[in-house]
This record gives sequence, C-alpha cells and structure tokens, in this order.
Amino acid sequence: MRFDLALTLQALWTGLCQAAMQHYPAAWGHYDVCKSQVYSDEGLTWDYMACQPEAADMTQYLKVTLDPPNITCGDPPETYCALENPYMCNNECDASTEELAHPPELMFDIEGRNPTTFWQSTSWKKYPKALLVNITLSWNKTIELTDDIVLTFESGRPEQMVLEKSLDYGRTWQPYQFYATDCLDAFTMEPKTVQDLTQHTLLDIICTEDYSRGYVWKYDKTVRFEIKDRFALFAGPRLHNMASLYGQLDTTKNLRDFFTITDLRIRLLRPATGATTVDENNLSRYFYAISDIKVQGRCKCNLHANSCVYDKEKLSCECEHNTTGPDCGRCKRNYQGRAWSAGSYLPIPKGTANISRVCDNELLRCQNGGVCINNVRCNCPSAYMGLLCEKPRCELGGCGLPDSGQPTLMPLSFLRLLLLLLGSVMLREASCGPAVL
Ligand SMILES: *[C@@H]1O[C@H](CO)[C@@H](O)[C@H](O)[C@H]1NC(C)=O
Ligand SMILES: *[C@@H]1O[C@H](CO)[C@@H](O)[C@H](O)[C@H]1NC(C)=O
Ligand SMILES: *[C@@H]1O[C@H](CO)[C@@H](O)[C@H](O)[C@H]1NC(C)=O
Ligand SMILES: *[C@@H]1O[C@H](CO)[C@@H](O)[C@H](O)[C@H]1NC(C)=O
Ligand SMILES: *[C@@H]1O[C@H](CO)[C@@H](O)[C@H](O)[C@H]1NC(C)=O
Ligand SMILES: CC(=O)N[C@H]1CO[C@H](CO)[C@@H](O)[C@@H]1O
Repeated sequence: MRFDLALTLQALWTGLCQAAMQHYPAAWGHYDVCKSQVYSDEGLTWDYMACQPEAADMTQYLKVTLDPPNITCGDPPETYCALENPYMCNNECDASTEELAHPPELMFDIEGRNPTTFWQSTSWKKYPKALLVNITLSWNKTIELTDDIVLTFESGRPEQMVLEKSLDYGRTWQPYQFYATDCLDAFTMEPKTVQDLTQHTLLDIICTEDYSRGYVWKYDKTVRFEIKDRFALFAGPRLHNMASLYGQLDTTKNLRDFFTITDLRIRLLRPATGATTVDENNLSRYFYAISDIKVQGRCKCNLHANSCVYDKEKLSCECEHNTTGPDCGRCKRNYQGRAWSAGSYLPIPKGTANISRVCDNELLRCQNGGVCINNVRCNCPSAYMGLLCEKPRCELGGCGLPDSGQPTLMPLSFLRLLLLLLGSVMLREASCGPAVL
C-alpha cells in the first residue's frame, strides 16, 4: 500500500518534472536572475548568472524633440480638411485651447480614448517646398529593441518617410528603414519587404512600399519597423527557438548592435496626398498626424543587471556582478582582477555572468601578502585590511590620515610592481585598468 503510494508519488513527480521540462523553452529568454545561493563544499556560496531586465514600454522614458520646433499646428489656429473630401473641413487645431491642441505628448498617451488624441503638424502651406518634420525620440541610455516599432497615423500615412537610429546619443545617425509609395522614385532603391530578407541579409537597410499606399488609409493606419520578423530569421516563425537567436546575438556584435539604439528619428518627408497631383487650391488637406508610437525594449545592461530604474528623468541599470556604469559597462572600483566583459547568453538557459573579480589565481592582485581565496576575495594578513589588503589596520599605527574615501596607496616593492605590470601587459586583460597601482 505504502509502496504503491510512493510509486504513484514518484510517477506524479516525474510527470510534473516532464511537464516543467516541456515548458522550459517558454522560460528561455527570461534571464531574470543575476545570482542564487548554492551549497558547495565550503558552505553557502553564490552562483552567478547572466541576467537582463524585463522588456517594457520604452515610450514612458523618452524625451521627444521636433524639428522645426514650431511645426506643431495651432499657432496660429488652423482648420483642416479631410484628404478624401476637401469639403469636409471640421478638424480644428488651436494650441491655446486644450481640447483643440495637438502637442507631441499625445503620441505617447494612453490609446483607446474616444475621440483619439494625436499630435498634428501644420498643413502644407508652403507647397511646393517640402513639408519636412523630424521627430526625435531620445532615451539617453542604450536600449535593446524587443518588439516591432509601430507608428499609428491619424492622417494618411506619409508618402515618403525614413526611420533613423543613433547608437551614440544623437551624434551620428544611420537609416533603419525607408518608406515610400514609390521607392525607386523617392530613394532610388528597389522596393523590398522584410520577407525578402535572409539570415545573411538581415542587416540590409531596405525601402518598403508596404506602409505607404494612401488609398485605404482609413483602415490601414500603421507603419512598422519589423523587429519580430527579423528575429524569426533565427528563432523560427513563432520564435520557438530563441536559443538560436541568443546564440547569434552573443557571437555577432553587428547583429546585436542592429537592435540596439539610444535614439530614434522619424523623418517625415512627404505627407499623404491620396493622388498623384497635389490640390494647390486647398493645401489644408495635407498634413501629418500621429496618434501613437510603440517602442518595446529593455535597458542594455550587458547581462549584468535584472532591473533598470528611472530616477531623475534618467534610466540606469542596477548593476550586479561587481560592475558599474549606466550600462554596467565597467568593473566596479577595485573589482578588476579580471578585465570587464559582457555576460553571455550561453550556455542556454542560464548563461554566464563573466564576473569581474577582485583577484584571481593567475593575476594575483592581493597586496601586502594577502592571499586570493576562490578567485573572489583577498584573505589579508592581520596588519592589513581592505578589498586588496591595501590599508594598514589603524590600531597598529600609521592611520592618522583623514578618510578620503579613496583606498590608501601602499608602497609596493619595485619587483612586485614590475611583475604586476608585466603580468597585465602579458595577459592583455587590463581593459578595466588597474585600480590600485
Ligand atoms: C517657424 O519658425 C521659422 C523661423 O522662426 C519661420 O521661418 C517659419 O515660418 C515658422 N513656421 C511655422 C509653420 O510657423
Ligand atoms: C478647402 O476647400 C473647402 C471647400 O471648398 C473650403 O471650405 C475650405 O475653406 C478650403 N480651404 C482652403 C484653405 O482654401
Ligand atoms: C532632420 O534630420 C536630418 C538628419 O537626420 C537633418 O539632415 C535635417 O536637417 C533635420 N531637420 C529637418 C527639418 O529635416
Ligand atoms: C544623460 O545622462 C548623463 C548621465 O549618464 C547625464 O550626465 C546627462 O546630463 C544626460 N543628458 C541629458 C541630455 O539628459
Ligand atoms: C563569457 O562567457 C562566455 C560563455 O561561457 C565565454 O565564451 C566568453 O569567453 C566569456 N568572456 C570572457 C571575456 O571571459
Ligand atoms: C560576483 C560578485 O558579486 N562578487 C562580489 C561583489 O562585491 C560584493 C561586495 O563587496 C561581494 O560580496 C561579492 O561576492
């Protein structure tokens, strides 16, 4: 009887485990834990893993800038006509009346309101001079995109537009995708769609006509930059093989950088006209209006943080693994026994933390006779203290200095210094730089 029960439990347990195993792929790509406690020969110790923050709606954290700055409608007030019917002129824009104003913030507010809220430009009054608008979104933080960028237009979708990205806080810009009703005419590019891309051409910048045809604009209002379709080239159509994608991201820097941004710029070059000719007698039909912009992504923390905080209008990673900096891109002071390196998604599913250590057995950095323990800390002789045993203990005298917050530099013997320098040159691992030399 008892035996049976045990067997049943055993079967149940195995069943549960198998169920858990089957669900395992769903857990891939979470990397939500940076460290966990494990029992080893030396008792409770930490096990370190690659980790990253959850993907989130990144539009909550951006700063939007328009160029020209006075391109928003309503100053002076204007009345707009519908593109498909020049006699239907009931769209009023007045910047001084809240209900009739269309400021840029309305591209990022909650959708699903009735009536829709949207940003709107002035109309194409200066035709035939081009109606050019840049909408720049800045995070002042590196972000990794995780889902399609989606723009929803309230006006007709533009006949010509470029999406650009920056990876260096707006100093330089690269095109991400071109959009036009006629790619050859607008940009002298062959029209393509994301479906034409392969693993080898994934980084190609294409011009697409998929999102610019004006005639059915009442029903088709979105313009996309397809992140998921690009992921699918590695991860399969339903992104079931994220391991393959993560493997590629890990080993191919260009691929990783492709999905990484600090800023986005939407360059509106020509509004919807719904026809081949522009009605010069009624230019109030031509303008841009955007009701929503979606940008899903996560803070880039180099796999050294599982959370990213927004404080004083600034995003920053909460770094683990003894790293620091807004992207966890450096070793913390004194944790430079190993050169800094990004964490790795491999091996799936936990990855590798590639932690910055205080010391290690090849590149001993403990000073004053300290001994490196488990590659992570220095065991100091009784007269010394500090991470690297760099500080003499006060009760033994010589501590009259005021605490400057800086570790006290101790004279090293000439030979030791030479050895250390030689060591760091030979190992060529000093990218984080020696802290205490
Ligand atoms: C915006 O300002 C510039 C320079 O001050 C001016 O030339 C231009 O006409 C203005 N545009 C609009 C739409 O008000
Ligand atoms: C555009 O045409 C409509 C209908 O003729 C008219 O009511 C409206 O005032 C016109 N707008 C402009 C700016 O001429
Ligand atoms: C928009 O940005 C581009 C470069 O990204 C720049 O050449 C252009 O002068 C900017 N301003 C306008 C109004 O297009
Ligand atoms: C961007 O962030 C840095 C700190 O990482 C800060 O010093 C700088 O002022 C910020 N720039 C803007 C434009 O907010
Ligand atoms: C980081 O970890 C990965 C996976 O173990 C490894 O291949 C890579 O060499 C490590 N990087 C460094 C700089 O140690
Ligand atoms: C990998 C890691 O986090 N190592 C150490 C970082 O620094 C703290 C505080 O000094 C140590 O407790 C960790 O073991």
